[in-house]
Amino acid sequence: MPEEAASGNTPDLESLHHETQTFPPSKEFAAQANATADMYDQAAADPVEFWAAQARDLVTWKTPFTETLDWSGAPVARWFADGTLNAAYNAVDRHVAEGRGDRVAIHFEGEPGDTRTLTYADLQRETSRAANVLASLGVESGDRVVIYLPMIVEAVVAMLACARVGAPHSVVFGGFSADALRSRIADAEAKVVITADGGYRRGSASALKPAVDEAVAAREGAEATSVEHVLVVQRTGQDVAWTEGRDIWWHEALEAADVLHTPVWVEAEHPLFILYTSGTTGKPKGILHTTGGYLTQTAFTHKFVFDLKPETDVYWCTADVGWVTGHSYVVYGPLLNGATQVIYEGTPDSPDKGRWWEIVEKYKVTILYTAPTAIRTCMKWGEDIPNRFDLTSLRLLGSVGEPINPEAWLWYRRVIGADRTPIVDTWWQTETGAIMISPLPGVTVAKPGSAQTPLPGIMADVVDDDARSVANGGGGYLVLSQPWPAMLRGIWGDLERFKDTYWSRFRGIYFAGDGAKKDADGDIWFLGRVDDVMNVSGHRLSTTEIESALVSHPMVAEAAVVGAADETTGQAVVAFVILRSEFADGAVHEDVQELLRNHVAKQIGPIAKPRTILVVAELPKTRSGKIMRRLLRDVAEHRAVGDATTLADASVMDLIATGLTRPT
Ligand code: 6R9
Repeated sequence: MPEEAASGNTPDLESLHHETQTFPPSKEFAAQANATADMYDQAAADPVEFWAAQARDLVTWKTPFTETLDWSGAPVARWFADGTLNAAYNAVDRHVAEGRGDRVAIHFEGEPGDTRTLTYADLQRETSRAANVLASLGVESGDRVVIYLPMIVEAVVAMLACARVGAPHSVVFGGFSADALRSRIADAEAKVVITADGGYRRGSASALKPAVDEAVAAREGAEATSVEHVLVVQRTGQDVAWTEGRDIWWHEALEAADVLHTPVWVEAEHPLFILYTSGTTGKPKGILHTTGGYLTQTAFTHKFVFDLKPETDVYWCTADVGWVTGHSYVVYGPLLNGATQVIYEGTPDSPDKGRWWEIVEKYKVTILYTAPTAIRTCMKWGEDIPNRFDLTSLRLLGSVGEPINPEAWLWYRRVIGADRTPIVDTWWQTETGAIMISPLPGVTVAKPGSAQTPLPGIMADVVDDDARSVANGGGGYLVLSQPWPAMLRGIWGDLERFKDTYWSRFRGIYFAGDGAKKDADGDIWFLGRVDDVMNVSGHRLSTTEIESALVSHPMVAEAAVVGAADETTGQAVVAFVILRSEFADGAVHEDVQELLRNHVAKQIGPIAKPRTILVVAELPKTRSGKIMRRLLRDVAEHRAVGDATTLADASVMDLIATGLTRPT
């Protein structure tokens, strides 16, 4: 946690950047929007009752709840605790029962171009079969199942099958190593692992099963894990090693299984899943989510933030299920709302850089939810590529994962959204379970670069070191002051760490670890993780603002800023930049350093001027697109690069190191 920022009487995070353009909703959009301005007033009048109403409206209960919030065991909340339900029933069965079985749930697009369409009725058969298989393997309510799969239909089916039998799932990114997988299996004491022979990435089949074999078996210094069975989906057809008695082909087991399965009704506070977040130091935290509150808030936010019209929209969230965004906005939120959605297995540049836009055109996607890193990558490739496709079906765009720089926001709206679509910049975390701060489309006057307003029923604030709410125009720490339905219920097996990490910085309120400011209207702007804040000659500077200033220069596609130790100023700003393709090809502009330093000085002030600017070809990112500034700090301070196991592409650090030998 951000000790450096939390200690001492350092001044509040200084906010220097200004963006003044605003985008009011169009009359047409507002007229048809799900959200209304009076939702804020309704929720403010009685937030707990507001959530109870959402829970009754959006979720189907086996036993209706009579109590809403119990905060007596704070910081572990209980929501709707005497109600019972099943998450898979809510995501699938009730749509079939209510006559929506023929609606397409999933349009699957494999990286090699294979496709598969599943209706809600198909999804019910598949998840029921898979649930029967899990039950036959002895998986009971409360047992943990680890899912290590590519972004294929079976990942969704596996998660729902776990939910059907009441077994919390723990999804581990297909890109993680055997070691990362092993520690997560061990921490959760999983009984079964669901994996695949391999998956397609960047045009070739990459193996998954060997990592599972390595992770579950005994080896020197470590006993075999608790895993009794490994279910293996056949995706690529590549050779796999086989352990008789332990390994089972998914397709064979499912074929033999009954298509009928009665969901296991669980209490609202029954664990639905564990999802590990890497954190900057220490062992990964198993973030625990339960059923009733999580489903209520994911369904609510998916309906109102994305303005979902389930009969007509085609929704596409590009996130992998290994990230919380895949849990809440590929699986539970959209399926609870009966959406039709696209799932794509591969990378945006396979077989070419037009793949995403080809998919939007092909399925007539109306709602697109992606990450700023993807948008900036598309900016780098140039707008000619999306311009070749018909993107007129799009009516709403979303962003998640990092602050979206105003420049990227404006590009997203102009190039992808035809200068017409609302954009929702959604702030939330693995820990919050669902979106917390976001504009409401059709209601909010949008400001590029700001996530703006806590959703109805959510109490967020920006506070100073002493937990006092800062005035408009001030900066500090983002906190959540009241419990919310989808909040984490703890860290798996470690209540103390849960309290220490989130509840000890400010007594009784949730500390998110993000820096933020309020503008003159009270709208919230995120400034980056507090652990990344730089202190230059006593001024606290935000990574986000300097990065945004860099990206606002026409030559720059992406930027990452870190503070490196400096004898005179304490820390100095070091920037890593990726140039847009029209500037990156051929010789690097000689004066690029000076040009960009002056640009930052002009945009936000001389104090923010980077000491060093390094032009690189790639930046180190996690699979969810977050820049790992910690690794760049190692480079900037000439240290050996630290733990890089959660990088999406392990070769990036070598690339940066090589690139640095070339003077800019
Ligand atoms: C959903 C997700 C959480 C951290 C969060 C913050 C950053 C996410 C953001 C954003 C600014 C947004 N973050 N969305 N920052 N604006 N719209 O990303 O969960 O992977 O747990 O990361 O991501 O720093 O604290 P997770």
